[in-house]
Amino acid sequence: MCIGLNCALGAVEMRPFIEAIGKCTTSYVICYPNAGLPNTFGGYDETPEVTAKHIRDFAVDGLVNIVGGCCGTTPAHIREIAEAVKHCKPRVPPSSVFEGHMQLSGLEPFRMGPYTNFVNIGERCNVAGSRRFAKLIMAGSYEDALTVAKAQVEMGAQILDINMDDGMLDGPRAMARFCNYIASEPDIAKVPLCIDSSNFDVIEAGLKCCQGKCIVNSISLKEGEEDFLAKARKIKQYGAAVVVMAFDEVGQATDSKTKVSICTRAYNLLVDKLKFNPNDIIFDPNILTIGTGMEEHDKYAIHFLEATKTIKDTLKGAKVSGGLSNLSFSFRGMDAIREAMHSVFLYHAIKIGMDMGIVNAGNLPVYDDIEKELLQLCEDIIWNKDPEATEKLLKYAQTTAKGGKKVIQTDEWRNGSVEERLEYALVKGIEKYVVEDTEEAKANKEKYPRPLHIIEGPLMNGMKVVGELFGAGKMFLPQVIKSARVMKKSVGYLIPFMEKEREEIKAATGSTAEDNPYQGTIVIATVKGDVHDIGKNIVGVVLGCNNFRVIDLGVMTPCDKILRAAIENKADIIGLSGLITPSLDEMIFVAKEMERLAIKLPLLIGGATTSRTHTAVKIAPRYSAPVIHCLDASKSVVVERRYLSLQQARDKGFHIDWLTHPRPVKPKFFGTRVFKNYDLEKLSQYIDWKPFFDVWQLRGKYPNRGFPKIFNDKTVGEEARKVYEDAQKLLQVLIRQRKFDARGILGIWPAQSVQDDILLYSEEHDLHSSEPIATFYGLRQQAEKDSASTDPYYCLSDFIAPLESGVRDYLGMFAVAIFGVEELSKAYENKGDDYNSIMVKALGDRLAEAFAEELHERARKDLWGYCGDETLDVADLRKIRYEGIRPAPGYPSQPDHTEKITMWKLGNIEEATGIKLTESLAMSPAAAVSGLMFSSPLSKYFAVGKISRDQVEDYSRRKHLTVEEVQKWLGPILGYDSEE
Ligand code: THG
Repeated sequence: MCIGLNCALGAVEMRPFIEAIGKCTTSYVICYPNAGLPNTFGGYDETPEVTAKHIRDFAVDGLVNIVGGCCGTTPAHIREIAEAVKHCKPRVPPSSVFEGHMQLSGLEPFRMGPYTNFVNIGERCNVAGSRRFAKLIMAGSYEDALTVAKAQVEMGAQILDINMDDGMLDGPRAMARFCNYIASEPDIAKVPLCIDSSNFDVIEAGLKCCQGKCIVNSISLKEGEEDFLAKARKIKQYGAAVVVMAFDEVGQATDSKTKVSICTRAYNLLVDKLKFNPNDIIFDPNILTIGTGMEEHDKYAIHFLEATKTIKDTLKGAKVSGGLSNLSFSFRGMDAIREAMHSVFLYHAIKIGMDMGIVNAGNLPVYDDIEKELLQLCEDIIWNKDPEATEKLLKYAQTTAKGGKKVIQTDEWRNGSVEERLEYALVKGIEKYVVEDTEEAKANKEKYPRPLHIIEGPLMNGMKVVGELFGAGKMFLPQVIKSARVMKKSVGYLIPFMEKEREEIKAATGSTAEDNPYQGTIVIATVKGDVHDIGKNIVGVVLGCNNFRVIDLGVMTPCDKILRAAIENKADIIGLSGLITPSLDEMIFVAKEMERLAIKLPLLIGGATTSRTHTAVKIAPRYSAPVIHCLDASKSVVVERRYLSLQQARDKGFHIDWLTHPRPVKPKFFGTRVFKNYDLEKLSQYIDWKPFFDVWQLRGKYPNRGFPKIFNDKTVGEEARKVYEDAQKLLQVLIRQRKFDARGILGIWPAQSVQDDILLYSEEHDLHSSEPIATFYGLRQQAEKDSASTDPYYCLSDFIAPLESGVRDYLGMFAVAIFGVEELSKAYENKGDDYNSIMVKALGDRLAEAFAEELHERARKDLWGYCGDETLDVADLRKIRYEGIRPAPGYPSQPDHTEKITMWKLGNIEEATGIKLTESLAMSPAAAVSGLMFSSPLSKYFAVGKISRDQVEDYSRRKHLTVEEVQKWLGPILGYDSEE
């Protein structure tokens, strides 16, 4: 099939259609837009460049096969379009992507991939299968009958079986009417329908009234091949999938051999004669009733299971389904027995390969929960191990207190600790006591000082068990949904307390009513095509508890809805969740859209099938703002740390007690010292070779003293030795021939801190009246640390004595560079000697670093002399065993490169040494290192990390820059969206 798209639209208006159609299995998509929408005079204004750019976007995104132009386009437009798409590959219909998968749909797609667990088809919209439903339909109360459908979807039904086969009903009319009612209710219509009737007229009536791709239930060879093929042909025309019952001209197949042979015959007819897509065929090898008291029925379960295995093994692509509740008809009225039988049967059938089943969604106990005696009886009756099993089951029903009417349960678990009880309730989906248990946990203030701790502790532990059981096939979706309900109930109880807590914090920190009380706004959603939201709900709760405004868009959320919500709500973050595999593609799509629309918000990716690798390889490259994979729902707060206010961070800064702290050592000189033609031989002894091997991608251990272990490395050892020997040789030549010139500068000044800044003074300043000659501005850590830690919120100024302390302090500064590297490297390059060209650069870098190391040591021991008696070897230096630090602007302790401008002015560095700053504040020559020197033994390297807007505003005020200028340089560490 081929779809052409013009519809009197410009390319911009066409985008959503192109996207929708591009994702269909349509063979060709032709796109020839107008040159924009007509203007008020009916003319077209869009330039060839603009039209071509839009079309190019379509082509790059793989949405179109043939492109062109319509109204308002000119030969110039066509030329531009042709040029723009010259290198683009035509669209590949997505069918290939989902080949081998069953694809159904209601309002939303439903794809069964290799990772799809057992699919629940809700059985209750069946006039023969539910007294309640039958009553409502007979009475014509279709509206009320919808509640039966809705309840099933809520309980986890992923497809709905609809059956109107009753002598008193006009089948086709009833079917059409109910399907139309369903179409009016999106919460129901989102799932595919299974049109169930033994009358093909009823099926056709249903097919005409349901949207998306449904299942026809069922056809068979009962009336012969001709009839079978005629019906199948029609079904194919309607584009539906089909259930084929194991029936033939002789009758219903009861033994496994006949079941398999009928299904095989049907398969071959469908696939060979009609080219029916094997992925659209579902076999139902008849789940027949056991425990009837008739011996010939005893093996019915076994026959179904055996047939299922063979069908799955031999009929490629076909799925297996069955009506589960038939199995236990002989135990009518004994629901606990029936439900236990169903669970045990499914447990085995799913393992064997049963893909889907018509079930009473939400009424399947967890296999492991079934009382031991009952479990054994169910196993016995299903596997026909005990001829007395039926009798024993009936007796069991009579002797158990509740007559087998309700799920047998003891309340013994109520004796456990509160944590055990909460976990048990979650795993078993018992809502009854959860509020009182949560209340009890909350009362234990010592153990759970904050309500959030209960969620992060016992509740999350319970959900973890649920996840494990689900993964192991011992729990089914409906049960998981029950667990989620228990979780919600508990959390619902805790939320008011957490809100109160937030109010209290707000009051305590003195924020006013106008302040936005939230740390930020996050829009979260389960992506289109996916209904799983437990993980997302947990994330929502946890973020909410951490003072985020959470806008949860629910499940099956289309991309445009997510992005619109994010923009409308001025969100700070977007979080996408998904559990099934196709969600991964949808997430890529959302990321691409965010890029196209130039949205700059961080994107969180989470959910069971997502992974770090997929996020990094498939999602992150499509979107230029940060994309973060969240490992575990409960961990999301770690990613989404809140920020302290700048004032709070300052209060929690690193406060040195300057009166007991050893007095800063007065340097031997003030001002600057310049070094030229520095001793390269000496510097070569300070080289750290590890980064050198990194340049050559040789990874291994290379201690600076002793035996170089990298040389013994099995894979890289020999290569490492070679390159090291070459380096040594070249280094000697460079030194001997004076090819490089090492130049540097060291400056030291009196310095005092004022809050986050460090003021520098000329020699012998008067602490109270002098004007500073320069100011180094500092950035302070602001991202909240673990509440349990007492780690301070560092800023470099913390390591310098405050002006008001009266303690005199000092700050050093240095810049070193190796001159001549570029030229020599270029010379080698011109000779075509890339190896030595790279080698020269690598050595230049190493020598510059060595220079910094050596000069720092000289400063400590001699020139400044604050560590006169230091005796450290090179290995110690590498491990930063020395006192004091030498952080460089543009690095984690002070990420602002513009601080280098202050350094250069202060030390007159360019004139003194020739080391320049480029436009982007890199140093030239490139083999250069610069930084500040702090002498305090308490000083340490740290990373400022993300900062929030209040600090950026304060910082720009101090630096006399505009916020925009500062944001430009600090982009990567901004903990908020600067575009907003
Ligand atoms: N294969 C296929 N389709 C089917 C079946 C099948 N469709 C119908 C049926 N079998 C599956 N559906 C049901 C629905 C309900 C019940 C059994 C099978 C059931 N109902 C309760 C009862 O009869 O005891 C009614 C309880 C009530 O009224 O609330 O058990 O095998 N392809």
